[in-house]
Amino acid sequence: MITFYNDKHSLHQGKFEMFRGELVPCHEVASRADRILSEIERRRLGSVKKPRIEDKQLEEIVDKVHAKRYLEFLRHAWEEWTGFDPKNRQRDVLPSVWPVRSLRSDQLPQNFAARMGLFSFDAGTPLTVGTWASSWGGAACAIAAANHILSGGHAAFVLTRPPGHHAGHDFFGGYCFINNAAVAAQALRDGGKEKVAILDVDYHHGNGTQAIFYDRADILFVSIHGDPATEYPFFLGYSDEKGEGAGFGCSINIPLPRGTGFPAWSNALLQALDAITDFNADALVVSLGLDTYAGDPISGFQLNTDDFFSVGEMIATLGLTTIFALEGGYALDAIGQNTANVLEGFHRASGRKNSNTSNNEQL
Ligand code: Q9C
Ligand code: ZN
Repeated sequence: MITFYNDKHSLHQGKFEMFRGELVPCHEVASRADRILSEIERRRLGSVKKPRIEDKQLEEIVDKVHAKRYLEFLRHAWEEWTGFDPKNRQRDVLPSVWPVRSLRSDQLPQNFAARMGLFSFDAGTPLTVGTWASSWGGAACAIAAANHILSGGHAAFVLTRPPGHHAGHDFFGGYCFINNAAVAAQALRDGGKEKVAILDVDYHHGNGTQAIFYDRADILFVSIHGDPATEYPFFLGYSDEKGEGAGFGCSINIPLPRGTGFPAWSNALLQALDAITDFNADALVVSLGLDTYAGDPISGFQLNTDDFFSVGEMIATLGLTTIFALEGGYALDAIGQNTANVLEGFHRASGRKNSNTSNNEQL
């Protein structure tokens, strides 16, 4: 399996997030990606590439996923923030006011704090000096992965952070700014794959991805996640959300209670895989969150490290060309192993020889 590694990821490192009433150190840290990279290298799971995608191709696809005024804001937010006061260079930005029901989101405010709120949905997602560069680098990896698939590759791993699946058409949140999985899916569509399925196995519902494709019949979104009645992101991910208009039937939500272990979780995965088979997808994008792990500090499922082999094996039974995009997973000591286990399980069950020189990018 080829890995597209975002070497800009560490430029984004938030200091604090609002969590249970206080500012606590961010859970979404740079060492997550470092740990995964070193485990992939240690186990020789394939070549690692740092993609260079032309801004033009990048923009063309990202513009289909995100709103122009949102991207403009993100691109220049740090400049604006530090322009107010040089001391702001030492301070991350967090939003604190939002246009909820009865307030207007059509008017673009002049005020910076107001725009922070307009374009976000939580106070757990600090914007930093490197947010734009790292997020843009992640989108490049997503497109490089799609290009790899479109030129005949079987699978690719998008090793990037910040994650993406909570980011919607015009908002950030849940540690996410640009929706990497959505960008990969759109790139596959633009490259000629007629039907693309997205399987989201992160502990948290992929509200951004679901919303971006909610009215589309060409992209199936299937998610297994903690019940939003008790789990973040709370306001989306119920089983009665099935898509709208042409997209009706193309969103499938399988919420499970906090505390769910692998037996029940894997039953849900079988159900999700059946839905993907019925959809007749031409390619698959997996939003790969590892926060279903029992040891995750902010999540509530009970998967063990060995279970992640089975996750990869089960996904491989679809026989689809597949892009894995990294989402959450915050147990630093286990994230490398858990991620590598999914990729190795997938690789083995795809019936291809494990090559330790990994020259064969068809893998
Ligand atoms: N103040 C992902 O796993 N935690 N995101 C609540 C809000 C947010 C998780 C903090 C969890 C987001 C990609
Ligand atoms: Zn998550």
